[in-house]
This record gives sequence, structure tokens and C-alpha cells, in this order.
Amino acid sequence: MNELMPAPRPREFAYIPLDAGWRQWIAENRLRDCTPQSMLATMTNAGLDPRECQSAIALMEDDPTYRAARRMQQLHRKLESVVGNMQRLWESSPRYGTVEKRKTPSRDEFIERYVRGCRPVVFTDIADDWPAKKRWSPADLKTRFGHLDVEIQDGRSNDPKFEENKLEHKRTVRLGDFVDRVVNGGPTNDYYLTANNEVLRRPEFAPLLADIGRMPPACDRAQLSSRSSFWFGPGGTNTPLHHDTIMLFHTQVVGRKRWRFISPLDTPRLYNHNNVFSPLDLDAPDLARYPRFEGVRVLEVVVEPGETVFLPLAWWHQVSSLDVSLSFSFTNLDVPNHFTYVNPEIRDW
Ligand SMILES: O=C(O)CCC(=O)C(=O)O
Repeated sequence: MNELMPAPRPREFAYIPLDAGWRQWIAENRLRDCTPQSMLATMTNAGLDPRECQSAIALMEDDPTYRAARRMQQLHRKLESVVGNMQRLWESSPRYGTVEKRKTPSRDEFIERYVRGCRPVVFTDIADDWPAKKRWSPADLKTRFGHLDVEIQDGRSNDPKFEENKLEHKRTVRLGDFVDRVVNGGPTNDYYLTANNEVLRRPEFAPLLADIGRMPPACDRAQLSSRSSFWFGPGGTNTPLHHDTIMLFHTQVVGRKRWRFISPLDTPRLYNHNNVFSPLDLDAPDLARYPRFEGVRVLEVVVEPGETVFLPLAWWHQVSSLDVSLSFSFTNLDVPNHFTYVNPEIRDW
């Protein structure tokens, strides 16, 4: 079991004081079932007085606040075991590991099988008649909208938490210049015009919406302009592992994207300590730091141009673009699609 906060080496000859921060450290690590021996070793190594630490660790077991936390933890662990058992049941299906690709079903089948059944799926034919499919390209974007300013995310490569810090990466650029950068810059995650850009709320971009044809079942066309987003970026973008708070469709118009999904029932194994984010990177999961991730099933599908992925409620996803990509996402389902989450804010975990 990993411990929190590896501590700095001490100054020579002076013991570090065992302050409130260290007492909280003891409580948190005991709650994570670290052994008193390993905690003592870490604290001593950090320069604290071994005798003082041993006594503080022993006293913690009878501390009333700590005992209250242990009781709350039992309730938490019960809930985790319930969702863990449900997940095992889901995984026992031989079809669990595959994200289905198929033609669009009827409304009833869609709602029962994918919305209420909570399964990701790719519909292959929804965009068949979309003018966007024939028209959209980086060059077309430049010709029609190149003179307009848009908001992008920039300077992401040097910030491991670029998505959580997205407000710091907001830049306004001329779309024509951005098209050139994307087309000529090669694969990179450094810049990306993401859903945050809000271009579809602007009348100048209404022609993009006019390029959207048939909707999937259970969508309210009247709400399309207020509940849709436009995405444009180079190959190599990576949207880190997170869950959304609503269900959505995402149609790949140009280029391919790789979608990886993890069941919401695996949330307890994803270290979701901040908002809707997991610190796990599915390209390089750090099992030493995040051991509970071991064995979590990841579903994967490459969404091709013209295909539409349905993201069911609360499924975790990490998305990377394999090519220069233009895509369109929409949340205008006509079934209830507003859910509240109690999100943690334990940023210094
Ligand atoms: O396409 C992407 O890069 C990310 C899509 C996504 O995560 C979303 O729509 O929630």
C-alpha cells in the first residue's frame, strides 16, 4: 500500500516536529491500511523522532475522531463492494469487452439497450446524409470561417494537468491561422479546439449546424444549437480520463479517434479525487502509485469518419485523435439528461 506525501529529508541533528499535518498523515495512512511499521519507517526516514511517532501511531487507534472516520469508512466500503459485485456481473457477459458497431436501432431499442442498459455503442450510419460529411475539411473551415476568432486550448504539452487547468490554457486565435497550424504542425497534443470553444452558439458559425443532417433516435433537433459542440485538432490530441455528467453523442466527421471506456462501476478503482477526473493515464498506468487500477477492464474502439459514438451515463473515457480530426458532439437527448454528482475536491491527495 502506498503512503501519502513522501516527506523531505530532515535538517541535520534536529527532529522534525510531529505537527497536525503529520497527525492527519497518520490517520489517512492508517485508513488506507498501511501498517504501523511501514508508517514508522517513513516518518523516521523523514526525520521525525521515532519514539514520538510510535506513540502517536499507537494513540491514533483510540482517537475518537479517527474511530468515527473508521465507521464512515465501513459504509463507504460497503457501497464499493456493492458496485464491485455489479461490475463483476457485467463483466461475466462474453460481449462485455466489445464496443458494438451497428446501424442505428429504433428509439425503443436505443433507450432500453444503450441508455438504460448503460452500454457504449457506435452507430455507423447516422451521418450518411450529413452535408458535413462531404463538405467539412480543414481547407473548408479556413475558406468559410478563417477570418473569425475562436477560442482554443494551447500550451498543453508542458502541463500534465492541462485538462484540469483548462482555463489557464485558453487562447483566442484567428481560425485561419489555427487551421494552418493544425495542418502543418504534425501530430501533437499541444493545441486543440475543444468543446469549450462555444462556436456553435455564435450566429457566424450557423452554417456548420446547417451541415448536420439526421439525428440519432431520442434527440430533440430544436435543442441542437444550444447543446452541441465542435472539435478540431491535429492527430495526437489526448483528452484524459474523465467522466461527463450527461450522456452524449460524438460524430467523427473527418479523421479517426480512439475511444477507451471504463465502467462507472469501477469508479472506486480510478482514484477520482478531483472533480470528474482520474489521474490515471491509460497509455501508461502507474500501478505502483495506483494499485487498485490493476485488472480494471478497459473497452476500446476506433471511431472512423462518419461514425457516431454514444457515451452512456457516467462512463469514464480517454480519447485520442489518430489523424487531423473534425468532430461534432451533441447532448440534446429528449430523455432526462441532467444528473447531479457529488464531486470530490481532494487535490493534494
Ligand atoms: O474528442 C475528444 O477529444 C474528447 C471527447 C470527450 O471527452 C467528450 O465529448 O466528453
